[in-house]
Amino acid sequence: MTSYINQPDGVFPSVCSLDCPDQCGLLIHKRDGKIVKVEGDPNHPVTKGNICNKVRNMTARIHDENRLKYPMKRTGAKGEGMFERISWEEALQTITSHWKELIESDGPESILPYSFYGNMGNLTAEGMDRRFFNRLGATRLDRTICSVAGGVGYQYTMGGSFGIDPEDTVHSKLIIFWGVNAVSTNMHQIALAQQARKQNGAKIVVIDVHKNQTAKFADWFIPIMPGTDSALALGMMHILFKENMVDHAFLQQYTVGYEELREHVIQYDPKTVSNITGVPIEDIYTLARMYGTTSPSYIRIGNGPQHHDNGGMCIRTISCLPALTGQWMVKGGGAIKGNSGYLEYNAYYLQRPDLLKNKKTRRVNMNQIGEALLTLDPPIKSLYIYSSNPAVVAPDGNKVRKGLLREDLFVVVHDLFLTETAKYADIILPATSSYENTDFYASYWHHYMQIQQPVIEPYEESKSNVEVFKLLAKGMGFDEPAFQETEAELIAKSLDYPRNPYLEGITYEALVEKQYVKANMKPLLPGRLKTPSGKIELYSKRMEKDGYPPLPTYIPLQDDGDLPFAFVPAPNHNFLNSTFSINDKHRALEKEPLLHINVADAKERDIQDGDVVKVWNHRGECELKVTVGETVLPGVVATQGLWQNLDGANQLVNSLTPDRVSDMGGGATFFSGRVNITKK
Ligand SMILES: Nc1nc2c(c(=O)[nH]1)N[C@H]1C(S)=C(S)[C@@H](COP(=O)(O)OP(=O)(O)OC[C@H]3O[C@@H](n4cnc5c(=O)[nH]c(N)nc54)[C@H](O)[C@@H]3O)O[C@H]1N2
Ligand SMILES: Nc1nc2c(c(=O)[nH]1)N[C@H]1C(S)=C(S)[C@@H](COP(=O)(O)OP(=O)(O)OC[C@H]3O[C@@H](n4cnc5c(=O)[nH]c(N)nc54)[C@H](O)[C@@H]3O)O[C@H]1N2
Ligand code: SF4
Ligand SMILES: [Mo]
Repeated sequence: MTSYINQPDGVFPSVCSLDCPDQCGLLIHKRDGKIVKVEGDPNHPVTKGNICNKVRNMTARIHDENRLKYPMKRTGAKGEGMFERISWEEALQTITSHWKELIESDGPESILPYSFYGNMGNLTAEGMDRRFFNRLGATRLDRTICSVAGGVGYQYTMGGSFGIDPEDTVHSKLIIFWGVNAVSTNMHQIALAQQARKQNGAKIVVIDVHKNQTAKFADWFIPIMPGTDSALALGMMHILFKENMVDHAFLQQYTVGYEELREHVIQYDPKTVSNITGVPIEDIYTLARMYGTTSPSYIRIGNGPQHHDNGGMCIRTISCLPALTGQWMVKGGGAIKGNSGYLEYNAYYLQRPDLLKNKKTRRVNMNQIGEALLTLDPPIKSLYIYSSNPAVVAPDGNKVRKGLLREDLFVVVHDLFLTETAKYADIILPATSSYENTDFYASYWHHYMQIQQPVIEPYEESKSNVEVFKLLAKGMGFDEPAFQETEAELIAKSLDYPRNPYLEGITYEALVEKQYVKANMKPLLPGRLKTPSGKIELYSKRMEKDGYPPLPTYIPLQDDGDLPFAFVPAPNHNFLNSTFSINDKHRALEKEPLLHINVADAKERDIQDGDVVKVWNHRGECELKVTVGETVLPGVVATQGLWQNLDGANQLVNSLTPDRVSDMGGGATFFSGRVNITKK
């Protein structure tokens, strides 16, 4: 196994571990055994040496004095945040003896893991942990908080997480950023769009509910009412068919159901669509004609439109558009929702679902963790949280925090910092940063697999997820060889997966030698897609069977109470979800969370720029400073960032968000809530 730990000085290749599509190649500068600088690796073919503000300022976080240094146990009341140091031995002994008792008294399903992708490394995020909890027989967690609704919707149309090669988008002449704040969340797609703009005079269109940084970068910003994007896409289809801007040959050869679709979209005339979406009739015509006559055209489909009650159907609908104009056959044409299908590895091997004996083991949807903790019968008695910060990031946060306060719930948190969630722990374990681990990474946007070799020693007594789960397995008496394998073995065998032809040539050895290796790419079409028909399914029998309308359809958001504003709490520029919201440097860069409100709404309520308002609904409240302008439509308020409640602030936006699940995949509905505001 290669490691750079023993070289105290030098510059070493690495990869960004954060949950971000760009997955940048990095160069880590080390002096006297410490990281002194993090910069982009100029050799990386997609990220080309440029990295974001967040990670350029990462050094401060790695060696932050406030990092968790050793295991701790709770000394004060739950949630108070009072802890004292204990040894790893005591921590592991406390956890495993508690769990052994619980298994005896209540069965293994009384234990629930809760995790997400705080570190995207596959071993860290979905490796030894899965093996461990499968072997234990714990309640299963459905990891649905991010992109599942859109993933399922896209799959109905396209057969899986397969889009185009982002490197090809330099050829595009029209780029639509649809509900994606790419300046903050996918900066290298912006760089490619900028190149296309210079090279081909590409037009850049942004469709969003908030005139954010990406909207300002656009040639044309189209503001839209939240949760109505499928209507806009259907209105575009109406015009494309009516004005004969569709590619008949492509539709005939590569799609199913275009004739049904043509009839179906007659009802979505521009006037009807304008009433639903708030987009003026002329703009719907302009957009459809621009899309119908520009080639190559590319749609970057974001996470915004799918974090809604109707998110699955919405992404399903948008993903039908490139087929109408035959764009999948054009270099630089098509769409990307996600691209993880290309780098699919042997997850069965890595996660070992066969270790789970009881195939009927219950499941909990992570979006409803609060509800599960408060109402599940038989109850969850122990929660093991790692690589996630549910007290801040999960919807209906007051329910989540109330659940975490339960006296009879034994909570373990494994993290790098004393997060809002860690305050509720009975036992806290310190985690390594990715620079201290061995792991492999698959981007969900570009087509490169990358490797992480340890650059520095583990910080103080911190341990990686892989190591902790091996220790827990030992403590529980699990003696299967599955808990003995080294990281190098895990990587090598996970990549041995002939079922995925795109993975050909990506091996552990190749990664060690080259740092990153591209998938063995070939165009999506011509070829057979992984849909039942092998074609793009504009009409989907599978959807019909699953109880959905088989054709793309606009379905309004659920009733969320009679309050005047749609509330859109999206990510911000300098945090990564709640990561960095605890670090002084990043907080200073971001300054403070703001609530964007339209001038007309502000005037009506006598609210001025800079006023602090209470934002509230039946689920909870928070306090935010207002910025008045034209960045949102009347009836919409938007804010950015998942802030923690430091210094007595009341800024947890998820106190207000619904824990309803979306139409497909049990996804999150963060942006489908309604609120009112009151001047303080
Ligand atoms: N800087 C930074 N980068 C990040 C993250 C971060 O927190 N900060 N998070 C990472 C993660 S985990 C993810 S999943 C991605 C998410 O990144 P994106 O794919 O960009 O998704 P979001 O930022 O959730 O939302 C994108 C946009 O959708 C808009 N929106 C909300 N509702 C609607 C709607 O109904 N219609 C339309 N058209 N727009 C709507 C919001 O205003 C927002 O601007 O970013 C990743 N990258
Ligand atoms: N209102 C609102 N809420 C949202 C969203 C939104 O747009 N709006 N976005 C949602 C989305 S898309 C997502 S993906 C989720 C993300 O939510 P989370 O997955 O909770 O992401 P983070 O807030 O980044 O928290 C990750 C935590 O993992 C820790 N960590 C990092 N590396 C490791 C490691 O190797 N081991 C361990 N044990 N811990 C580690 C970090 O320190 C951090 O505390 O948030 C969701 N919540
Ligand atoms: S957060 Fe995203 S843009 Fe920033 S360095 Fe990591 S992968 Fe690159
Ligand atoms: Mo996400």
